[in-house]
Amino acid sequence: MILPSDSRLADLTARVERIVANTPALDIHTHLYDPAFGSLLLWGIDDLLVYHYLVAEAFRHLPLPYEDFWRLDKPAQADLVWDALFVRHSPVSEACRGVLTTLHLLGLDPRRNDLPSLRRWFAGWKTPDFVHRCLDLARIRGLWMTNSPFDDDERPVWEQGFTRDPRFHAALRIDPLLVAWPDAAARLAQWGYIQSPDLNAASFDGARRFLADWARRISARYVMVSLPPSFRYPDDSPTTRLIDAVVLPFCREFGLPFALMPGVKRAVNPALRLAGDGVGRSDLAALENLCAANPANRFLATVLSRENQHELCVLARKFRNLHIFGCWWFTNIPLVIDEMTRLRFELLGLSFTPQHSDARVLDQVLYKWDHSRRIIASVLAEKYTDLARTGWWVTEEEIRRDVTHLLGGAFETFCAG
Ligand code: RAT
Ligand code: ZN
Repeated sequence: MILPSDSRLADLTARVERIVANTPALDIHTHLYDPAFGSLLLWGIDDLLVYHYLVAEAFRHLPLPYEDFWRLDKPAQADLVWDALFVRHSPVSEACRGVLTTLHLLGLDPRRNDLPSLRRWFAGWKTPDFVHRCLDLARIRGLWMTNSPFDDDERPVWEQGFTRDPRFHAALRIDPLLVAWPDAAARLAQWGYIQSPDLNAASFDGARRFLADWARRISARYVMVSLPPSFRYPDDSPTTRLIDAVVLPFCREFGLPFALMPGVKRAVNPALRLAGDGVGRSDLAALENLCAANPANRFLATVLSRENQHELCVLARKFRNLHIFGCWWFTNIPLVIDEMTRLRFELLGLSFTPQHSDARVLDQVLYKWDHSRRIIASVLAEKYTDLARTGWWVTEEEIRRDVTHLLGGAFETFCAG
């Protein structure tokens, strides 16, 4: 057998890296907002530094009580995070490195610019221009927001109406409905959808009307929930009853996928606020049962625990109504992204979506996509190299096809049903 030359293989790798770096991507789950939401769309150095991933890390070093930190204004909190994580220690964690990649891609050198001068640089931008700059630099052709009708800051903006930015798609987020029914029921009653919190036909009907009104109002592309590791399906809990009687029939009627994100333990340390959530291993039998019992529904899933990733891939092999995506939150670190991306290529081929950013601050799309694209490219190049060793050389056109599929195409096809 004639072995392929090293230089031909190096060319293949370079080609894959170039294509993955430059192919426009869809970012299918973020916490960003259409610019019409004004100050709800976060961006700039202070928001980058008070990102909850960094706050959790800063508290490993900060001596002050939690409440003293929260009493400070945003720039003062950012000063503390910067001092703890960048000045007193080298910023090697993924979230810290992310700030540096972001600044670097924006053309800024934090070694030569202190925080006040970085603040002045960001202050020179207008939001629409900065949105354009970030999405352009990150090569994002569209992104999905997280839109909760239960959010008191967000809801009035939708109710008032605004001209949509076509790059920002809506995802209907419904956590309270499924994990805190008594509270959600009180809101639904207040808004005139239900009469009582009893789980009966009238309440189910009202809850479906609530979803339908909001899906229409925001032009939702999918429905999403995050769930604790204790999530089971089916069982006799309100969650199962509401999934069966409200969410799944609604999704079928509107042709929308239902996205599940199991594995988050909310408020493990409430004093850390948004930074206080943890992770637990999920029982993916729940997802298996959902996919098996509801073949007319489509499910999107990403799972928080590293230990669940292999079985999630196996599940996706069994159910074509399941599309798995992203390396979510605590799994969004190079070690685990590399491992998950390999697992998925090796068990699923190309039928998954390797990444979403989960960005809460617009500028973060720069680092999240830069870091992820590098790993996706290196794993994919390795897989193509393995094929080349058998004599199967992928063409430039085939690489482009595959990468377009991975960076949003497969998701679009799955959502189209
Ligand atoms: O990654 C995050 O920022 C988390 O706080 C969560 O918001 C998570 O992504 C979620 O959507 O629940
Ligand atoms: Zn999220």
